Amino acid sequence: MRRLKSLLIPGVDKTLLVRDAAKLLPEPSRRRFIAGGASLGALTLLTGCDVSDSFSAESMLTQISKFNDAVQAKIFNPNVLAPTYTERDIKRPFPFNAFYSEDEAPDIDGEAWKLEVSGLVDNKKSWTLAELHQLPEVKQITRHICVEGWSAIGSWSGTPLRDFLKLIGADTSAKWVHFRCAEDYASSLDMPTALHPQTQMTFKFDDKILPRAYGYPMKIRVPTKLGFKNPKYVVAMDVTNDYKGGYWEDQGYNDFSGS
Ligand SMILES: Nc1nc2c(c(=O)[nH]1)N[C@H]1C(S)=C(S)[C@@H](COP(=O)(O)O)O[C@H]1N2
Ligand SMILES: [Mo]
Repeated sequence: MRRLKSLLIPGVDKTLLVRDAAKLLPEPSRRRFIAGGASLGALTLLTGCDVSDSFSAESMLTQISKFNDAVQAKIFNPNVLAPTYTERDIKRPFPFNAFYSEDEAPDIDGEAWKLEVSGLVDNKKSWTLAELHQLPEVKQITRHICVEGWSAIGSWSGTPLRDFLKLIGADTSAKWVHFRCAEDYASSLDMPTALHPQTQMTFKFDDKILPRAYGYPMKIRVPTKLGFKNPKYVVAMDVTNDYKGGYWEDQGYNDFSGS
């Protein structure tokens, strides 16, 4: 298993800190920070943190990052669509990624698999794959962006999550939809993102049943979010007001993580 690559800066290299902070800051604060000379002094003023050691440098970045999540969640426009592409743009083979290598990916028996539904929904029934395959299918060609520094265009087909949430009578005023996966993985989507028209319960990649590598039998494709917020091998969906985090969210990755 690969170890978590730390997002935090090593030591208190001022140049690095200022550069990282500039990257983390949301607009228009970012523009103002850069226009103001992007100094450590400006950063101190902005965050109220005095950076004298690596611990305070880290907590300053954490604070900026939390501020960033809140601002991004506020400015998220549910009507703005992620760019779509053409068949020609699809990356083949599409990269595999997980916190383990491809041969360790869950090997799920689709016949026995069920999607468990829980929380603030009228109908808590579990769904078989055959039932889910009956739902209307939409195809989308979008770009997947991973924090590890790669991106690739792929084609994903399935049912808009918002249609499914409607179907099961989900309380869409709830804050989160939390997903649990077959392995030790999970992720949370804020409700506005869960209801975004492009957020999809995905059953196919490139017009074929989702291969094992890409999350068979079901993944959640969220083109407005970074890759780690696109859970594969999903086994349970929970509509909730309690924040339940996720695999990377719990290790300090930004909760909002828009793309
Ligand atoms: N269940 C599960 N889902 C997961 C992950 C994982 O390790 N386990 N990794 C995430 C990350 S970081 C990325 S970039 C994408 C990769 O999806 P792909 O293999 O289809 O490219 O899956 C996301 N969903
Ligand atoms: Mo990722």
